Amino acid sequence: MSTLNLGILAHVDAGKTSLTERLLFSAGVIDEVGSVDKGSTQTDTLALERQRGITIKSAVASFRIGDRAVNLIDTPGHPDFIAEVERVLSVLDGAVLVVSAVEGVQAQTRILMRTLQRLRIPTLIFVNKADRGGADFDRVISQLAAKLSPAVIAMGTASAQGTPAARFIQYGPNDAKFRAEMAELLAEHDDQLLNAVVDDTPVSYRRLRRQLTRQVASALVHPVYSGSAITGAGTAELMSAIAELLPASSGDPAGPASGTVFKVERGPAGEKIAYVRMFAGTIRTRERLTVGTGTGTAIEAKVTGIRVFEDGSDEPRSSIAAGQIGRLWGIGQVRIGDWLGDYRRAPDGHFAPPTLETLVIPDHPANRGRLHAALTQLAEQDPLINLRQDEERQETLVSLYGEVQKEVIQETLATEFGIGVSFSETTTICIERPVGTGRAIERMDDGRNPFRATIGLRVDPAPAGSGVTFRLEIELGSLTLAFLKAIEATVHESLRQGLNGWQVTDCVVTLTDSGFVPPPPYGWSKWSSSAADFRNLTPLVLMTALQQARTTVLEPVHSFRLEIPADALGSVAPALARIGAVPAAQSVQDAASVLEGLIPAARVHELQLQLPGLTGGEGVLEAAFDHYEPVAGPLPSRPRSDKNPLNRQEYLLRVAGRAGRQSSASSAGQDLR
Ligand SMILES: Nc1nc2c(ncn2[C@@H]2O[C@H](COP(=O)(O)OP(=O)(O)OP(=O)(O)O)[C@@H](O)[C@H]2O)c(=O)[nH]1
Ligand SMILES: [Mg+2]
Repeated sequence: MSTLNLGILAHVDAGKTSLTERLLFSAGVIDEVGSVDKGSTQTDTLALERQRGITIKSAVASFRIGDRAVNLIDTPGHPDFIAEVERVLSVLDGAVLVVSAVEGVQAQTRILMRTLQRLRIPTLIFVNKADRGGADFDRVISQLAAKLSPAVIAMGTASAQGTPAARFIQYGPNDAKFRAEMAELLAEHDDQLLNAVVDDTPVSYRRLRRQLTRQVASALVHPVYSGSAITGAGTAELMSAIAELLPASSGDPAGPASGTVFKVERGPAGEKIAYVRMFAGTIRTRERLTVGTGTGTAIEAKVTGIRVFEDGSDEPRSSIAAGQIGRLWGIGQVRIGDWLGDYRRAPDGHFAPPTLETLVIPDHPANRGRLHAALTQLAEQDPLINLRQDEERQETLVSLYGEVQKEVIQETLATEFGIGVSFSETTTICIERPVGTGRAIERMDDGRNPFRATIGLRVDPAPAGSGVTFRLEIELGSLTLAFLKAIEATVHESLRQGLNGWQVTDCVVTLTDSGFVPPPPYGWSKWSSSAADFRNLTPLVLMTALQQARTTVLEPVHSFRLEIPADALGSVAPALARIGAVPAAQSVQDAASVLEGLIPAARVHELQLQLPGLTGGEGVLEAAFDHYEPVAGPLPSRPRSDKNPLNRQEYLLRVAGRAGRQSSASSAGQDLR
């Protein structure tokens, strides 16, 4: 039996969860179609999801079409929960992108489609809500072609749109126009077909369908279906397309085991459950297994239980094999994004990182410790909730995508952990990039350096988006691996707070000098170097080099699309100017004015709040991260939560003072270059 791991993706509210429900019903997995509005669906199972009628977490449901097992992953569409979509993308064999027949292509639709195309994930498009007033399949098809991809093809036509009787009428071998359109589209990637089209030679329908399947599998073309998740129209056609056009997973169950963790949840007893997609090989219960983290370190774990998704539910099994999705018990330290078995580097982020941050304040100061533990647990389940602990002030900050995520965190803390919290005002997360090159060195024998370590570092700027790279310019083998690892890990750790307190990125840090006190030939001496010497000295050297390099602070800028009634333009334009938004394009669509441009991320929420008043409740704002730009005006700084290596004296007093060492200048030291 072949397996297809299928993602359902869309802009918020397009009908993903309703469509999932309808597909499960068509496949005979459920006897009754649940409703998002009544909170009775298979995939929106969290209390919060049912209460709010939106999806917050990705969820897996399974069914069978003929001899094909389909694992369907329903994802959230709200941009605040994009982190959930992020991890799911790496486990998909195919996707259905849902677009509303009324609203058409929306901001998140574009972002998702761009990503699906970049990752070459075979994608079908379903134009949903054909039964709702204002549905217009032809208009949406033109929008798809203009805004998403020219390689879309309507697989049928809609009738009785905008009424409960709306239907999807599939084209067949006798529709000459459909055949001609399909031949022309497919000919772009098939020379033989191109010759036939040019020469006007007839091509059999079977051959066209074969070629269609091939090109869908290579993500070159995207067939478009339409219907309604509520009435069920068009869903039978979509089911057949899922079976016929999307490729099953490949991977050898007999090869070395390799899988990835895309979701982590807690069981009733608080135990961790890892959702795993297997790419190759087989994992068995009670087997010892290597678990690789995103940073390349590995731990050993023993799997104590396996449940595999199959035909409607997840069933207890003794093994899970290539292609399958299952839930694994026993891996205590597992995090989202980890690899099981054969280590494979996790793909880089597909979406922009969160650009907002807020302080989480417990209602009772006594709850501080519990709050931190609860947030740490939430962060395990959501890889993009970054926690930052301000040790000095004993405060916890979380990074965010938006205000809705903040409300969800608040409600989750209250209902699941019984902790009431409030938030400080949301602030923007800036970044720092080095401007030039900076060098610094601390030698262990110069009397100023209290640690038994010599470290020289150089910081060079690197292209935007390249992140932090650590390199060596010392002789290989001149420093023990443990010391090297200590330096590298501390470099990454220290760069989380640059000269103005923001994450430093887009730079290369090179280790240019090193030295240590070796242990005596037999045994150990308290005078020899330890990894702690390197961990403690690295921040000092790095920050001195960074001060010489200097940094610029950059703030996140979002692109926005604003749809307003044409007569609201006069009041909206000055408001945009006040907020610092720069409209770059203006157009008119169906009596509405559409403004597109750039806006500082910090001001998006403000605009959102003002919009109803400015447009009589008619304005629709869509905004998504676009790029970073140097901050104009006074530089925003962020309070430090480290031991402040920018102030040498203070740092040494805290770190070395506590270590109880004044000077370890030792004649036994070996300085190596
Ligand atoms: N009339 C009509 N309403 C629909 C259809 N599909 C979904 N809806 C309604 O649209 C709303 C959103 O549906 P969901 O299925 O929750 O949409 P979603 O894409 O899963 O939303 P998120 O997961 O929150 O992004 C609900 O009120 C549904 O009842 C449809 O085909 N026709
Ligand atoms: Mg949903």
